[in-house]
Amino acid sequence: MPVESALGLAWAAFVGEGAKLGGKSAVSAMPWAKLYRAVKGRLTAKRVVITGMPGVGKTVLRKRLCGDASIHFSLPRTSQYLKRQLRTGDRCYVDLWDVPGQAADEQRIAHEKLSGRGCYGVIHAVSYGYAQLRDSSAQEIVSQLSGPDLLDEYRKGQLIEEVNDLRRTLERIRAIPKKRRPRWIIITPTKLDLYANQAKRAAEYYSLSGNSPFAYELREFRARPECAEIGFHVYPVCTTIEPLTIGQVKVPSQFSDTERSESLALYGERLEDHCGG
Ligand SMILES: Nc1nc2c(ncn2[C@@H]2O[C@H](COP(=O)(O)OP(=O)(O)OP(=O)(O)O)[C@@H](O)[C@H]2O)c(=O)[nH]1
Ligand SMILES: [Mg+2]
Repeated sequence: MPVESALGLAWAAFVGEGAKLGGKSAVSAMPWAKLYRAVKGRLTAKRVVITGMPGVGKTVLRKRLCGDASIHFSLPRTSQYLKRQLRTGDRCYVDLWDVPGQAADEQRIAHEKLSGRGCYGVIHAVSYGYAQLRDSSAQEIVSQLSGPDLLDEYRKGQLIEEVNDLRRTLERIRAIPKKRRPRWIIITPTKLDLYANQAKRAAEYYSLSGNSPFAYELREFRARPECAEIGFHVYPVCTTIEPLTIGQVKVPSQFSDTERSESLALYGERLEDHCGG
């Protein structure tokens, strides 16, 4: 038996993908095709970094963009380390870097790596105040709360954090040497399903010409001559249809699963447009 056939069969036995292709040639060709795609992906992929405060949905976004359908059943905990994953798109490959949201050492180390290597683009994730609390003592305090103003107050606090996080992120992007600075920043309001009925207001809030503290930070950044060439875009996305619980208040998802996957497909198309695909 040819070596590649034995390898093909062994591969299929371990990974469990060979059987459905059927036939000797399909099984023997498969590992090489995979290897070829992986090598080509690594060589041509555009590096895109996902930034944003904790709990906005960076990790779910990264996984969904890379085709992981299983996370609906096991949503990630707060990220501790920088994670990389390759997106094999229809038109191009994207090397996605998921930077941990917590302002800890790991985040600083991730940004230092980013500064050294540079990147093609940045996806800056935000969630219109619907970030999930990650700190366990804060979670415990909030879980006791109720009242008609709770959600508004919670979101107000999260939106202030979002602006602080944007400021920190833009400062770090500015520190990247000119040649390695990103060509574009895609502001990505995630969790669109939680505020689909307020999408217009959210779009105004995040637009470069908007009348919000977030827009003000963006304009400050754009006003600096060294940053004027960086393009800004805003594309929203929904990656999962989980309700969000804040104390005694439950914010339901307004999307069906079909809408979720369509929003991801649209987002993926735009991402590939910007990666030269
Ligand atoms: N409804 C809804 N919930 C979402 C969406 N994306 C993420 N979530 C929720 O937000 C939680 C946090 O998502 P993560 O992807 O882990 O957040 P993260 O930004 O990686 O957070 P850190 O790793 O702590 O920086 C998830 O467990 C989901 O419950 C979305 O599009 N819609
Ligand atoms: Mg994460």
